[in-house]
This record gives sequence, C-alpha cells and structure tokens, in this order.
Amino acid sequence: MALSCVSATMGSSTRLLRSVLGASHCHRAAVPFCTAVTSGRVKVNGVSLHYQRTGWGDHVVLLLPGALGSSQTDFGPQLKYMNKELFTVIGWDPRGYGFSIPPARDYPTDFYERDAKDAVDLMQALNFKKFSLLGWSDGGITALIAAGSYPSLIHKLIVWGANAYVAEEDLELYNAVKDITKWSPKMREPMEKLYGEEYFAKTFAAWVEAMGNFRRKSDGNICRHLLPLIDCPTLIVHGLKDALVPLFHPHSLHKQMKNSRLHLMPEGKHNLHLKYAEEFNRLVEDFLWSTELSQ
Ligand code: TYC
Repeated sequence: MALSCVSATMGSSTRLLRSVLGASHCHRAAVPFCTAVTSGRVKVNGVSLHYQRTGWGDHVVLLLPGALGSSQTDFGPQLKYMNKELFTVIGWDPRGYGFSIPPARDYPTDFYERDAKDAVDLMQALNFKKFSLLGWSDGGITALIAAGSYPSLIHKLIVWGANAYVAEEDLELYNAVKDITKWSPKMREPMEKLYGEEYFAKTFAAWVEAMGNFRRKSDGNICRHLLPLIDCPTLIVHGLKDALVPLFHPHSLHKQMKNSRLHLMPEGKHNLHLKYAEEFNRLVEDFLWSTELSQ
C-alpha cells in the first residue's frame, strides 16, 4: 500500500467536514479522504483474501470479477472513475484467483456458493453491514447467489455477462475457448503474466470442466432456483455483441427476477465495462444512486 489514508464509511457529518475543508486528494494530509486505491487482506473462512478499496461514500459497493479474474485486472476503470464521494468501492479476488493465492483454485460442485459466502463474509469482516453487488460474468453468478442467499445484506444488484444455467449452446462456446494456446495474445498475455502459463492453463481447463459438470449433473442449473428469492432492485446489463454469453441468458434472468430491469448495449461485447467504461459507470451510478432516493 503506497499511501496510507483512512476511508472508513462516513456519514453526513464527515461529508460536511469535507465540504468545509474542500479537499478530495491525498496531498491534504490532514484530511481523511483519499482518491487512491488501497489494498489489503482479510482472513475469511480460513483463506487470506485480497481486496482493493477506494472512495468514502455511504453507499458501499462490492465488485466481483469473472472466472480467473481479479479486482485489478477486471475493474481498473471502475476503481479509478466511480464517484468516490457517493460510493465506497471494494474489489475482491476470490480464493485461488489474483492475489488470493494460496490456496490454488479448485472447483468443487458448490464453488459458486463458496465464493458467495466468502464475498459476503469478507464484507462483514470489513464491517460493511449492507452493500450493493456489481458482478461480471462468473462474478455475476456469485452475486446472484449472494443476493438470493443473504437477501437482508444486499442493497442493490447489477450483473452483466452472467448466466444462471448452462445450456448446450454454452458448452460449445466453452469448448471453443478451452485451449488457451488458441487465444489471441491480447487476451492471453495478461492472464499468463498474472498466473504463469501453467497455473493459468490448468485452472482454466478445470473451470471449463466444472461448467460441463453443471450440464451433466444438474441439468445445467447453477442458480436458477434462487432467482425468485432475489428481491433487491436489480439491473441486468448485456452487450448485444457478447460472443461468450448468448442473449437468452439476460432475458431469462430478467423474466425470473421480479424487481429487475434489463439494459442492452448495442455495441457492447463481454467486456463492455472496460471498453465502454464511461457509459457503463454512468449507468451503474444512476441505478445505484437515483432510485435510492425513493426507498
Ligand atoms: N464466465 C467467464 C467469465 O467469468 C466468461 C466466459 C463465458 C468464458 C463463456 C468462456 O465460453 C465462455 N469471464
């Protein structure tokens, strides 16, 4: 952690203090607000979990990365540009991913539930009682499970590139990308840099295998059964050019979640939050913030 700055959840009095002092950057040393992204670790469920943190807003948000993702690799523009006055943003590395290694990643049948419990327990350990979830792809699945399993803790939910079940069509897509040597260097190299070639290849193959197991063992179901239990306001975002997750997935989520809204981005691919970060961040902030007033 390069800078030490305090950014605990703050109420209106600290916001007032801030407006009086008129500072938003670390160079005002006496002011407890900082635009930097700090990182830390907490021991949760027997594992040392790595997380990043930024902002001092009352509304606390957890960013959940995709398969083999990490806070830093998956959410750079969110950590950097989301409104730090309105939000306290936490990004985490699930066990076996990013800087939460060891342990090495494994995929028992309940791995998404295990991630969901780890994520929620991490937030409780950081003393955040209630928070919103922003989950991308596999992180979206984890977020859906967390919202369905711990509804009293979740304020709002945003998922994109996510699916609640594995269809035959998905299996074909997974198998098409299973061999990472066929990935473009642009996609492969950041992962190999983070994990080393061997860990990356082995873990990704294990993930593809685990997805196949959902199809073989539970009729494709991952968390479809939990969707009717999710009652927090939910925004489902999907890119119409997403080549990895077919459009029937967001439609099916929307249909089964009573309090959900579907937002389609015509030019968006799977990584729409990185390529169209400004548009995505605005959409997310409006959803988290504006409806808040009416609740
Ligand atoms: N679920 C993966 C993620 O979390 C993305 C992915 C989807 C990968 C479909 C391959 O065929 C695939 N980023």
